[in-house]
Amino acid sequence: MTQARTRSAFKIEKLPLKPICSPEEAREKFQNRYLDKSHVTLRLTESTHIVTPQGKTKILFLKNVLPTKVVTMSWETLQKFRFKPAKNSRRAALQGSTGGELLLGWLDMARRSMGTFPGLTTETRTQWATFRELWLLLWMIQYLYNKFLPKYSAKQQQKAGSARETAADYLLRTAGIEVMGSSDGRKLTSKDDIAEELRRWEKKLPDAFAQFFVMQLAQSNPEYLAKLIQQADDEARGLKYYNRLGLKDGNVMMGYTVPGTMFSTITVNQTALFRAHEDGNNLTGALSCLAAFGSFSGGELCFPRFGVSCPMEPGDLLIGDTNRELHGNLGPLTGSRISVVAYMRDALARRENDVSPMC
Ligand SMILES: O=C(O)CCC(=O)C(=O)O
Ligand SMILES: [Fe+2]
Repeated sequence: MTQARTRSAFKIEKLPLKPICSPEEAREKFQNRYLDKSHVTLRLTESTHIVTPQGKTKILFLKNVLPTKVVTMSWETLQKFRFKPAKNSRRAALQGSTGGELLLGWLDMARRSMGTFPGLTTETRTQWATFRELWLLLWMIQYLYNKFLPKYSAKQQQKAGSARETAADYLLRTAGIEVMGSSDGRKLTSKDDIAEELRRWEKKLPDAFAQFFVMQLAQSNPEYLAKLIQQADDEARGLKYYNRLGLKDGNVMMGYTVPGTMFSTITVNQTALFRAHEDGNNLTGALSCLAAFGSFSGGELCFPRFGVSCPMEPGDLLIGDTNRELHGNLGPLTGSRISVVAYMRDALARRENDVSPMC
């Protein structure tokens, strides 16, 4: 008798694991140390959902879930980035490492007077066109996060949404507008009047705000302008873009997240080896998403408190509590590996309407 072959359904093993020690003990033992095979009791080679005995998600390792096309395109994009040397990193776990790093998107930047304000990293502005190409991957990651962890993603999305800045606040914060004409012909010079006028403008003509932002980007980033021109040319020749640059890019400035995602910040690591660390800047209780690309061996991501290691391959996605759980890479790492970590920064979500003008 012949048996009909069916495509096996995507299965995820749910595995409750008891950590080997408390987070405090783990810090004492592992923090800022290189991890090795002796810290691994379970090497994940299939999709696995590691939860605590109380049922809290710690690591969701998804094997081969990113479409091949997205993997290929992401790898092409990632190789275009210009990285900063990892050895001089501000992150202690990376200092002295080979390779490079890059921080894209929003950060809570130190204010000259006191506190912080949300700002885009310099690399985001100077490498905007390449960052923009990466959004496809980020949308895919967001989609998978929603699909596999709907409860976590709904909560995280709600928090990320609370951080949204209005277009008027954005313009006030960044454009340095000192004088402006009102719709009824008056000359406005006070900050309050300008703010009010901008808010009116925002309500009436929201697209104009997004357009203004695109123009700003184009001015400060010739690479982006070149892409816009090329796209317009291509479209005039009948080529269709499904992932267009342009007007909607402005939205990234207003939400502290990449539009369509709940990720404010993206860390890109180029063939770097991390000592054990907690990321620490993520939304409390939220998870980060991590994917690795390229052609490499070694560098698997190890969570010593659970004795688990994830040999990430291109196409895999890890959604995990890297914020509160120590993790680091197992050396040696050979070849070329670029990892992308997407998350929402805690400080950005909390500030809601705390956007002061002209900072
Ligand atoms: O690249 C990796 O595997 C780890 C990256 C990481 O832990 C980080 O960027 O914080
Ligand atoms: Fe990390």
